Amino acid sequence: MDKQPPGIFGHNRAALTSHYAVMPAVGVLDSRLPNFSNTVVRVLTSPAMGAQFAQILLEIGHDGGMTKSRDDGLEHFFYVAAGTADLDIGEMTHTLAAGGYAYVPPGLSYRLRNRADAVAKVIWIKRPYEKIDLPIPQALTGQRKNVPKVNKHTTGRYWQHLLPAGDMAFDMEVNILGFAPGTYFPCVETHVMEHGLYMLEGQGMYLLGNDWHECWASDFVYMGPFCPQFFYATGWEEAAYLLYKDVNRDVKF
Ligand code: UGY
Ligand code: MN
Repeated sequence: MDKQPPGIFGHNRAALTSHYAVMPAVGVLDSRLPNFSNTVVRVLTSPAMGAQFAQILLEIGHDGGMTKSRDDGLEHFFYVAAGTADLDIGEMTHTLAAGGYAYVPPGLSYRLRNRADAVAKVIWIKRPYEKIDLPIPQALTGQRKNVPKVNKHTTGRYWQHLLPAGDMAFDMEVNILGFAPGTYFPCVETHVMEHGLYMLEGQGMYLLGNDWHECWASDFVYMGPFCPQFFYATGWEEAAYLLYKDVNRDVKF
């Protein structure tokens, strides 16, 4: 039997408050879900945490994934963080290599599988779509390296909008934000939108409310509405994270 490593409590970085959560992947125990095979399912956030969406990390082994197609009336976003995954959307199959992503609108069936040998790590975001007086968006797929990097506010940082920015038919944005070491936001943000953040690369200090948290690749952070937030990239490599944000809809009463 292996012995436990020393200092588990002293090294703990997991934190949960009513406004945010910081969750290193190692402590997010896996869930078993019906109609999945050879897949580790780690639920990062859900309405049980107070979020209006769910974000799940899937670690799909060879020939694993969803054993049949699903049609649950939700909208979905998939991002392949490592490996390769095949995603059926309706009648079409899309092979998504690392950096590949897809949006599945409500009303279309989907099925995610891994036919390759290496484990596929896929971020899965889902939520009920909030319909307005515009047609529901079409399904789309893309690849991180083909998405233009736009510079906002200050040098050394970039944004990649994986979904069409400013298109009111979408009620979510999923963006990649990149930071050269030593760069940071021009202000502490406090906004009504909530976030699910997955660290793709690098490291940095995250201000959440009044607390600083050191975060690095493969950490998950949930930010609730109005949670003060600020990122300061540290280390020697570029830091980048995948960021979900609810947008384009009026406040609810
Ligand atoms: O778009 C955003 O709200 C983004 N700047 N927030 C964040 O990275 N915490
Ligand atoms: Mn923000």
